[in-house]
Amino acid sequence: MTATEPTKTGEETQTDPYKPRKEDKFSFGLWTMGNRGHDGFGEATRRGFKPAYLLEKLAGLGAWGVNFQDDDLVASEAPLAERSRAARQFKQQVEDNGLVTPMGTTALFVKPVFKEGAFTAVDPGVRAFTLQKTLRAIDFAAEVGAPIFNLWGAREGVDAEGSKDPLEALKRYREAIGFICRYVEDQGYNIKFALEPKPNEPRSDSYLPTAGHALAFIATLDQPDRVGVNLELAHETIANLNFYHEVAQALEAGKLFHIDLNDQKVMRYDQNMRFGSESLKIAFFTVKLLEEKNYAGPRHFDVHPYRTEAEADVWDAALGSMRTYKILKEKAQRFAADPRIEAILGQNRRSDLPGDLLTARYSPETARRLKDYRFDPDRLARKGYRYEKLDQLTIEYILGIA
Ligand code: GCO
Ligand code: MN
Repeated sequence: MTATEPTKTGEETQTDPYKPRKEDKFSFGLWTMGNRGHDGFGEATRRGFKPAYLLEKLAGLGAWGVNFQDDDLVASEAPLAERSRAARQFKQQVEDNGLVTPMGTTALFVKPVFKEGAFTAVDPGVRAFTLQKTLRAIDFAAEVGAPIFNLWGAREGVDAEGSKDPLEALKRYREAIGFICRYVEDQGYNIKFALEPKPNEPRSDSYLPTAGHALAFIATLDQPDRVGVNLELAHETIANLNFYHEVAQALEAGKLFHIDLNDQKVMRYDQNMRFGSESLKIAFFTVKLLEEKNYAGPRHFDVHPYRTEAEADVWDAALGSMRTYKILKEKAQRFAADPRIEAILGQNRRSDLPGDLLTARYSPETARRLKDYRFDPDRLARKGYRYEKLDQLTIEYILGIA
């Protein structure tokens, strides 16, 4: 059946084309659906779930992977044997549910010890403790078999501007990443790191605030190949940036190691809303990009259900995110194959100038020919591009009538 035919018994049937499946590579963190609804002003509104229950529920909804944050599973201060036992147990539970663990991470922001920073803290003792917690979480990730280790620099930043030399802070950040890269290499772990930028919150201002900052920083590392980015829709949107463009640049640089899909209104605190619930156009083009450019990594949803939801209903946020992704994927395929769209794009690409002038590949001859050629910029400027029509078609696809 095609996606436009109605399903017989609604969205839950086997033939539902938008039903999430393992091959879609959808993943969630234990902390996402497990979020208990506390915020800066109010207490938790839900009790949360045991990891085993979360795994079972997410597998039942069609997810492929479940990620963990070290403290979700065992206290990082626990003795080695206990942590190892927890890792083996989690691995077994993941396998029993037919799932994988594509990513692991460490919470370097919850405990008071990180209040002034973690890798960039001014206190060398805090920095050493941060490294210890990270190394332990990396061991855990290796034991569980997670190939990506996410580093969200939540507390890496300042409130009091005079508190740190920003150059020194970046140097410390670089040294710490260099340290853990060497550690992973020495251990022979098959792990790569993904830096997750965010402009602010919980600090007033964070280091490595956006995708661009993180990519530039990675290029200065000792082992740049081991490090990429994890871009989050909410975070780049808080910075008032176009997430689709941010993702495109990371992808083009071969640095999109992970993606945190969710949604967010601009100029607000971090909202982690259901994917596609706010910025449909950005969501549409992001899905189109990931699919058309064959992004091979996990489609992870860093989605926190609304605080209003009862425990039994938080799954709507997970299922909704996955369904919206698949609906947009199907729309993106039809959009790309639509002759009306190809006609506009194709016409805009055409030029009747001599072919050897239309290459940006340098040769002394091309440079000379270009300099001498008598262009008619007025004629070039007379072309109409029909982008009103193109964008209206985009809207009609998203609205569901194209
Ligand atoms: C945020 C962050 C986190 C991280 C997660 C894994 O809420 O701002 O995105 O959700 O992704 O803690 O490190
Ligand atoms: Mn995130």
